[in-house]
Amino acid sequence: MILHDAVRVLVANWDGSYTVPSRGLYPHQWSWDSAFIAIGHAQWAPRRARSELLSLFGAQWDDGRVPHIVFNPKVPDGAYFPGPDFWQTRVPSGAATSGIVQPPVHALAAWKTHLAEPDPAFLRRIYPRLVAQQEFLRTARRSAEGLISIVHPWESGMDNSPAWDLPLSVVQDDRPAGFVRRDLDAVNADERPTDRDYERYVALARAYRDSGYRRAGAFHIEDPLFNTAYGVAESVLAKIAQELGLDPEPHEREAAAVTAAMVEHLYDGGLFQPRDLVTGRLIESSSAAGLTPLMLPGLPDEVADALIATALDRFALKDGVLPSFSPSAPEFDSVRYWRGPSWINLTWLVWQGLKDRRPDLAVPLADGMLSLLMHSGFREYFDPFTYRGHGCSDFSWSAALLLDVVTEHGLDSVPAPGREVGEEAGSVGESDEVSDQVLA
Ligand code: 9WN
Repeated sequence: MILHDAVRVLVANWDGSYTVPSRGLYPHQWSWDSAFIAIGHAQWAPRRARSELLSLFGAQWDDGRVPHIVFNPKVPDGAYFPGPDFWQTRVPSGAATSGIVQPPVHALAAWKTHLAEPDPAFLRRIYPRLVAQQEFLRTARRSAEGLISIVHPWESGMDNSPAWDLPLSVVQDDRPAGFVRRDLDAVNADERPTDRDYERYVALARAYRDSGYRRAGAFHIEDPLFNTAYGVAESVLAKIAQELGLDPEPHEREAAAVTAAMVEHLYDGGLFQPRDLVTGRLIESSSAAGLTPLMLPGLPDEVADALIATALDRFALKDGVLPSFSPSAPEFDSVRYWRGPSWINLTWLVWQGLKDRRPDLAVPLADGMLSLLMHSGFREYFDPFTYRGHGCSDFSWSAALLLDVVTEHGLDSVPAPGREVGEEAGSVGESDEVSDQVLA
């Protein structure tokens, strides 16, 4: 049943050529959501996976950037803040978009889509767009250390991480806020960022917009997850290039270079940390983003081993449920967005990094993702101790990645629900066959 439930969520959130993350809270197309969603679609409706990615890249800017939101013109302006009126952009296709980006996990999604149902025509169409996405990051965002920077917490994908508290604390805005948050219509305030955080998000986005989407402002960070996504994208682009009869070597070289730069500049005592380019200092944090470099194929073994030791110790990895921030850190909050709850996409990324290196740890992590979803349904995030769901319901990437995990891992080894989970328990079922026919 749970597989059918996942497909039902994806069908309900499908908008004709892409999938909204959630009908209420996020009623447009989001960039890295679409990548994770495509990975799930690939397992039951590969045509949808291809459409998901091609539709997102249809809103790519001339400079190669892939915007973090593509707005649906049919959705009323005030349904999400900040909307098209705020960003004031239009791409050649006529779409209104935001002007910032998100972690470039799309090459990986395109490759997984191709592996699920080989389609050279799709690869040929998407490859130059993926290359342009990377080229934008190299041109507009590469620092002297050879790393890619982000200019807004929303670009990290882990918007409200405690890692951003320090850099955000210096963001000033003397203009009156003058906006109405729409997120609190859908989700409890104690599960979302504070008003103060929102004021700073808006001030930063406004300043970047007013620079013509060119100049970094008070928030300028080299983030481990973003750089991991960038490096993994280059490794995957090498495979795609090979498949298309093109030269993989430049991509391989770039993947190796960014991996080396990350180890040199962001690695610190068993965890990768963000670097604040305004102060030049590493931010000492306990974010699980610092574990995602496990995905990099060229990560030295001794660094990978140290990351795994940290994951076992500070993140209780062997219990199978990965918190987004270490529970032993004082900022940990088990219910507030990105400050501790477990997220399926972040866990999935770390799972990718463990599958070959440490299958003994990858298996419980897959079980952990499935247990959360079976206990609480397709929520946006989960308390890592009680498994209780938080944020919005029927959240697309939670449903999509379940389909991917089950395809590879099966459902049989998942322990029966045994924890205190509140009233929202989802269904536990036998493995079903999922195919395009489910749509009928
Ligand atoms: C801002 C859509 C997005 C995710 C982000 C998550 C959240 C948006 C928000 O939702 O961010 O982009 O309004 O809070 O942090 O990772 O892509 O699911």
